[in-house]
Amino acid sequence: MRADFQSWVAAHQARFEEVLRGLLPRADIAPQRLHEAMRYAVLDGGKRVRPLLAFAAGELAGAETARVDVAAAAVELIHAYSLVHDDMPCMDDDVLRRGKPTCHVQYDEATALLVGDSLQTLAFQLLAEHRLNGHARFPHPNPLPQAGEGANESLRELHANDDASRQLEMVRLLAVASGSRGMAGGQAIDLASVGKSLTLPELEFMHIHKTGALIRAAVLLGAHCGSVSAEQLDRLDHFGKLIGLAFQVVDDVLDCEADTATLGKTAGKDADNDKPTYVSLLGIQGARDMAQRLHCEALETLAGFGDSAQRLRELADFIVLRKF
Ligand code: GRG
Repeated sequence: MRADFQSWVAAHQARFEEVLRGLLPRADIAPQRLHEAMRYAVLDGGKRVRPLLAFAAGELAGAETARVDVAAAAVELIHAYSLVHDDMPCMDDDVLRRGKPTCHVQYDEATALLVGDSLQTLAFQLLAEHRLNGHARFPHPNPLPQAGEGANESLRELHANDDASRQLEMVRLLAVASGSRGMAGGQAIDLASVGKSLTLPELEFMHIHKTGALIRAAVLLGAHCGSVSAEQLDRLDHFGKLIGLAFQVVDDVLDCEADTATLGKTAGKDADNDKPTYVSLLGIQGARDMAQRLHCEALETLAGFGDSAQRLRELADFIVLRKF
């Protein structure tokens, strides 16, 4: 990692941690245990790859950081929810995540289920209530306004806002990426494919949805916070799709090669669970070669952007060369 990129990553990660701290419900507000568990699942962990992609796409599109913060937080909350639910006994049944006990181990299964539900809905709440055209508006400290309170004011703001249709598009985009035609759908295919052998196109279809959809959405949401042409948006979409798939191919390699301490999650789970992966289909070297090909193609899609896409290029390098 180049020093300049390293400090860009570190600065955004540190600032974004504070943004998340401010956006999540405080642990001393009822229901305290649920709010504490939500904060446990989101804060102090994770590489924040999706938010970083949103920040890089936002920079390319000339967006204000405060605008991208909200979009990046929405994506990260969806990601955190997916990890909490994925780790539960009814899915992957894991005990370690981000170097600490998984949410259902630290709390209990019912709490973990509600943490996932609440993080997911909070993501959409944030996208809906923060104005794009102006400064980010932090949520009401009591998230359940009394009848009539707050609602008219935020509706008026929305209607007065030139960017309202874009804001709605961002809500739609994240919903599609998270739902049955995106991440949740990919997870359903993943669960159904345990013990089966998939063809390469079937595996690709699963991962483009399970992992790729949210990564792609992160890039697009960042770009939507600024201004890009339809043609540029298409190219960014293609970049997001390729780098999302590359992320998963690398994840499959790391699951075989890295150790539990480095990953902060149980290594070797895919083979233990008899799951089809790029490594089981192509072998380690074949999977590495595929990640390299996707990386090159992803960089090609950025060719016309010049220096404005430098952070996206560096993130693509990081995603493919990462060791955790
Ligand atoms: C439960 C609806 C639902 C979906 C779960 C994404 C997912 C779908 C499950 C996660 C399982 C998993 C380990 C997938 C491999 C790729 C992946 C998403 C890894 C974790 O993402 P990182 O490496 O994690 O970005 P950090 O902790 O750095 O944020």
